[in-house]
Amino acid sequence: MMKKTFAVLLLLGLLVGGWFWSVSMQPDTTLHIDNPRIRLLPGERPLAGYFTIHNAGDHDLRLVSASSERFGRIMIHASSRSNGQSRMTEQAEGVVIAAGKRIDFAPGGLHLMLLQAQQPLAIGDEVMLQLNLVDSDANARSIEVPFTVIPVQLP
Ligand SMILES: [Cu+2]
Repeated sequence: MMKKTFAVLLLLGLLVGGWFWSVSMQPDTTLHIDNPRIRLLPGERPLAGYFTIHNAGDHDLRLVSASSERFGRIMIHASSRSNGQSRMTEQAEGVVIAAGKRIDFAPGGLHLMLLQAQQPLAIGDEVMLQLNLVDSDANARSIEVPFTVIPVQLP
């Protein structure tokens, strides 16, 4: 009887311990970046970075900036059209990704404007960009994201 109780307790201990271990070892899964890409424009034209950001957590997040060793300056821009004219405005306040929401940075809309490339990029290159966010409690967090350089013909 004692033996059986001990065996059950041991099993429970292993299960609970294993659960704690796996939870503490989990990477942060509340923030997803899908399809990070940089469209390569011909010549010296500034480049734009696109991706989908998904906040699967229960706190709002704000993307406040991006940085990279490969670019002297990165701005968060929104493109819009009025009277047949396309224009870009800097999103100085950043972009809020509400809890549970998904936001597309895509051609014709939000994008990262990549300025002062430190060296030429080629199709297929992978470029690390750091996305800097704050949550609704003003906690800062940054993630490193590999962006793939794609031809301008792709969306
Ligand atoms: Cu722009």
